[in-house]
Amino acid sequence: MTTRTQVAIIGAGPSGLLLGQLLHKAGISNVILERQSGDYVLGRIRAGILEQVTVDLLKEAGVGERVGREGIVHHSIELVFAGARHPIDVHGLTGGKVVTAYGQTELTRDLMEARQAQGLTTVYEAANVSLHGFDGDQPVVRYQKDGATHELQCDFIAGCDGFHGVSRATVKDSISEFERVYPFGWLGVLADVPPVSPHAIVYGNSDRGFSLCSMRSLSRSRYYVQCPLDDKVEDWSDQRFWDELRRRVDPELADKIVTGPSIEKSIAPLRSFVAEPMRFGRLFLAGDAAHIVPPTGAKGLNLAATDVKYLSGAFIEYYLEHSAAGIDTYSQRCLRRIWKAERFSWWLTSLMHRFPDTAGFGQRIQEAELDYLVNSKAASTSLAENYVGLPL
Ligand code: RFL
Ligand code: PHB
Repeated sequence: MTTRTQVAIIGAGPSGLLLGQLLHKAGISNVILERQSGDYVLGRIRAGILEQVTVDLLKEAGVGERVGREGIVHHSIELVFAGARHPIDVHGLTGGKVVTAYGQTELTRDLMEARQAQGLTTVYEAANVSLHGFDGDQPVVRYQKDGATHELQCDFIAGCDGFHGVSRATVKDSISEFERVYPFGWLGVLADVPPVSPHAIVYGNSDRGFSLCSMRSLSRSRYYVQCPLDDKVEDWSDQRFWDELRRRVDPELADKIVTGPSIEKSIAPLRSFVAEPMRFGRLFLAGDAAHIVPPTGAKGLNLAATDVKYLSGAFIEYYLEHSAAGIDTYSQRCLRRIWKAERFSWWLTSLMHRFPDTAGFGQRIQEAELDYLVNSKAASTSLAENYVGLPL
């Protein structure tokens, strides 16, 4: 069967769903093709911290009501090292900026529900998606659904299909890739227990490795510990996880951690990655399809949102103002912001984790930098302004 739309969007993660919503609001038709089922997409536990630019974009897309009500605003973060906790007053240091704790799952659910309520087409379980003709004026996306082959004709293709998607793979010969893979992973646990630090995310550096105390709500916590890459989730009983987390924070916080059965436990590798450029004729990459950051700076989802802000703006300019200026500068504008977030995420990862060579000199350098960071207003301000998100 052949159908037509203005923008074909590959992937129903946060990037694809947010783009679809913003385009729809501007009267631009779009269809989303997603490889997985909706439930599968909602089952992935990922990001938790939103910059103000992301919250504002959700509002602009008409889905900002629940994040406004249920999102938990954080004015500060805390750094734990050498057994003591140090607050960084992000709000004060940035002239009033904050971040919001709100799970990626909830954000995705809000976007999916809005899309469904508006009767917009999302094809879940679309198999063998392939992209054609984006070098010319008439791109086509082919896919299979329920055993039948379908063809979607469009003006533009938005590749919002994540790191393992088909979009970047389709143009791999025209791409320059920049990558750093880290020699450890994050073991994450989700549990229905009150967060140990409800008003600040706690980032911990210890000689046993990195730890992170985060949250999804006042009754649901998200915690992480750095672990070897070849560890298996089965190696980590809940008890082992809680014991390890407690050893990596200061004694006062350790005492306050409320434990309970995990409702999700997974190990994620850490990677920095950028693909350049992000535009190929009428194909555009956005979000994790084009770049990955290690989660230490909480930047991945927020970068995806800013790509989508630029891309939706570019399409709106094209259709409503008949200007290709936004399209022509898309890649360059995104990459400028992306590289700054890559730098910040790499830096914070390097500062907070134990690397194979951290012992000795490396450890003293980390300790000195952390001491400088919490005692110098200039250094704390630099951390704070990157954490809340640099200006667009
Ligand atoms: P996604 O979410 O990967 O969605 C891509 C979608 O495309 C689909 N897809 C295909 N569809 C059709 N055909 C194909 N051939 C396809 N191939 C793939 C996939 O099924 C999927 O549904 O990418 P998107 O939308 O760009 O969103 C990016 C974010 O998900 C990601 O950046 C964040 O989760 C990163 N991240 C964090 N970001 C933050 O801003 N703050 C955080 O606190 C934060 N914490 C995290 C994170 C990521 C983590 N992991 C596991 C990677 C914590 C972790 C542990
Ligand atoms: C999370 O809540 O999952 C989270 C918070 C902060 C990060 C990364 C992940 O830097």
